[in-house]
Formats: sequence, C-alpha cells, structure tokens
Amino acid sequence: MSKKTPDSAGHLDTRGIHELYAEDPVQADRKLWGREVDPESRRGFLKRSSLFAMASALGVGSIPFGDKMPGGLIPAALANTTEPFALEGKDGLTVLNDRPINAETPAHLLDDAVTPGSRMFVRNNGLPPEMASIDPATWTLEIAGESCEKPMSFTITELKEKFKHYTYQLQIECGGNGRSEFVPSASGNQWTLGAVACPRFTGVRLRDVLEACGVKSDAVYIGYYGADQHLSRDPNKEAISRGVPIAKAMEDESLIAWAMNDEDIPLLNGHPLRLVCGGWPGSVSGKWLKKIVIRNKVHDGAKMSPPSYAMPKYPVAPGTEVPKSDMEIIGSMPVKSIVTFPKSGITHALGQALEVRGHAWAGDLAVEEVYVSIDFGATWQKAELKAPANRLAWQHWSLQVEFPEKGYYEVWARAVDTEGHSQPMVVPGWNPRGYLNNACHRIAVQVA
Ligand SMILES: Nc1nc2c(c(=O)[nH]1)N[C@H]1C(S)=C(S)[C@@H](COP(=O)(O)O)O[C@H]1N2
Ligand SMILES: [Mo]
Repeated sequence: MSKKTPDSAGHLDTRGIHELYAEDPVQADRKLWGREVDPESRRGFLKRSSLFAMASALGVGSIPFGDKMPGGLIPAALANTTEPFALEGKDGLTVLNDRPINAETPAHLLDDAVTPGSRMFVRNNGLPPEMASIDPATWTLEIAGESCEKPMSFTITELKEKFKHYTYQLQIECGGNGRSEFVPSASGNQWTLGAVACPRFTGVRLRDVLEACGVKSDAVYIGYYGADQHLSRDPNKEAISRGVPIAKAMEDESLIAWAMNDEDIPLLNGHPLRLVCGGWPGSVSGKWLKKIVIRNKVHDGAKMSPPSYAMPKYPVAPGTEVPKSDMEIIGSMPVKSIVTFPKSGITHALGQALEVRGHAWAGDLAVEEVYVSIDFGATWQKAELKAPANRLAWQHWSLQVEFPEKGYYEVWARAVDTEGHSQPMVVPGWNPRGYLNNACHRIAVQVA
C-alpha cells in the first residue's frame, strides 16, 4: 500500500486486520471502517435491549424491524466505508496485502453486468512477471505430462491459428472470498465480498488443445504452471500450480484465454494467457500460463494438497484441528449472491420504491431463484432473475423494494440454486482455512 513504509529490516507492513486489532484497536477500526467505532459496538453490543443505543450509534431515528434483528448482529451500516487505493489499471479496489498483491472490489463497484478489467479483483500467491519481461509474440504454452501422447508447444499466434475461438462470460470467485467473517479467524487474506468477478473471456477450448496433443486413457487431471515467482524468488519453487479433474477440463467453457472483454487481459489478471475454469475456486484458473500437464493422478503442484483449497469431509466445530486426511479438495463453488446497488449506507426517501439489484451464481449449476428481505429475514420477496449469458456466467437480479416507514433497514439477498440449495443467512461451516463462506450479503438503507 502506498502509505506503508518498510521497517528498519526492510519489511513492509503487511499485517492482517486481526493483528492490527490485537495491537491497536482504534487504528484498526479506522482502517476497517474508515472511522472510530464505539468499542462496545465493535464487540457486537447489539442485544435487543440496546436497540435505542444502536439507533443512535447509527445516527438514525429508529429501526422499524428491530424486533426481528438477531442479537449480536453487527449492523451493515458500520461496514460501508472503503478506502480507495491506486493499483495500476484498477479502480477503487481495496488492497488487502501488497506482497503478494491482493485486492478486492467493493460490492457497489461490481454493478456492471460484465465486470470491467479495472474492477476485477487480484489474487496473487507469488510475484507476477513484469510487464517489460512479457512478449506476447514469443510467449509459449507447453502441453506435457505423463498422460499426454504428443507433448507440444504453441505460441499464442499458433493457438489463435490452429484452434477455433470461443467467447464466454465466466464467473471466477476466490475460494477464500468471505473469509473475514469466520470466527475464530482463518489465516489468509481477509476477503469480505469482493473476490469475485465475471468478465467475458476469449480464447480456445482447453479440450481442443489437449486433444491435439493426445489425452491418454489413464488421464484423470490437468495441472497448470504460470510465469509468476514464488515469494522467496527460489526458482525451484512454484507460487501456485493447481488444476482440475479431466472432466472439468473437457467442458465447453474451460478456456485458454488471451483476451478479456475484447482487450488484452490486464497484467495482474494473467496477461498474456490464462486458464479459465469458471464456477470453481479461482485458484484453478492459472494466470500467466506457461505449461499444462495432463496427469494420471491428482495433480500434485503447489497448493494442491490439503489444507490448501480443501474442506473437512464432515462438519467440524469452530476452531477444530482437522487432519489432512479428513479433508477433500474443493470443486464447484456454492450458490451465492451480492447486492451491487444501492451502495450500503445510502439514505432513501420514504414513499418511493427503491430498485435493489445484484448478481447471483452457483458454481457449476445455475441460480433458480433470488429472494430479498427487508426485515432481517422474517419475510422474503422474490426478485426478478435473468438467465445467464451462457453457462457459468453470473445472473442478474433486481427488485423494486418499498419501505413501510422511516428508519434503519437492512436489505438481505438470498439465492437458491437449481438443486434447491439456498444461501445460509449466517456464516456456514467453519473450516480451518476459511473457504466457501456463502452467507447472505446485506446492505444498510436509511429511509428518511
Ligand atoms: N499463476 C498464478 N495463477 C493464479 C494465481 C496465482 O497466484 N498465480 N492465483 C489464483 C487464485 S487463488 C485466484 S482466486 C485467481 C484470481 O484471479 P485474478 O487475480 O485474475 O482475479 O487466480 C488464480 N490463478
Ligand atoms: Mo483464490
């Protein structure tokens, strides 16, 4: 971050928000909320008996559905400030870490139907290649591995000439999106809601390229390698090298892409070539793609083995230590939605309907229904839901919401997938690394 300065040993300050809280809660509040917060409210002072205290802390007259507000809930209104930060080519992202660079997009900046490059989150495990070192004209992609019949190498021009081009809008969400809400906290980037995007990618089908190189009958997985470096700069170590089962790799929508929204892919998002396997944890969509291996076993690259990108096979109590042998690799992501309009914290005039809208997605599945509540989940109204642009694209939903009287409201959104799974209203299954939090997003609206 621009304001950070190295300490005497030359280390940048990349402490997470939890460490900051332990050290200096007032500073941490300023960082998280953009202002000082009453220590009581920080702890979640919101017992029903203190609704009056809460209303005054929020600077509102009343909370019409306060009797339905769950005890201990921290009001969404306290979480609506985000500090913009300048990251080249990005606009308004919140930076969570600068070594490696990790930045998420505030929900209200994800309002576009197709996410522009400037608003696509960045999740780096290592050090990206420098722009000056990338020459798309000489960049090569190698296809190899023990289950590849004819290992080959292609330039980007060859990929473009030899294979048919496809364009799909594909949803990518980091497996750790929402991690910040787990208690006890899980280590890693404290993503809130914005490690998700749905740009339009153009490239060739992974399947077509793999088949041109011959997929042996014993193939079960593919793995990728990118041109980024391990944080240690040790050339023998990979920052990350993950992959997907062969069936996912062979899907129509699994792409080797060179363009995003009809332009070069932004450097931080994988220029000049990346893999895109929508609907799965973003970590399977390798950036700065140099090599793909066809494997006769589950790929064993960096961050492929539990606890990385893995969940306990059974529900565990918060804080439990889970043996690696009891964890399984995450596949399709769960159903989820966000409210992208209005921005949390707005004031709205009583008597006028408010258009509330956002996106919803469901991993490999589609979203069947989206519901909205303005009374802390006591009742739900069905939103209008559009079909996806194509399979694995997010879907847009909207609803005209009317408020019965003045006061503080929260608008909650809840999506249900085509197999009937609903988003939970509270943070679901705690897990050691804080993955798959698909709890309902809620925004604060003051009706005056
Ligand atoms: N080579 C490489 N590919 C990578 C990563 C990385 O650090 N290096 N991060 C992965 C993770 S964890 C995610 S969530 C997505 C994020 O894609 P984005 O940074 O373009 O948003 O890229 C994936 N692909
Ligand atoms: Mo990720």
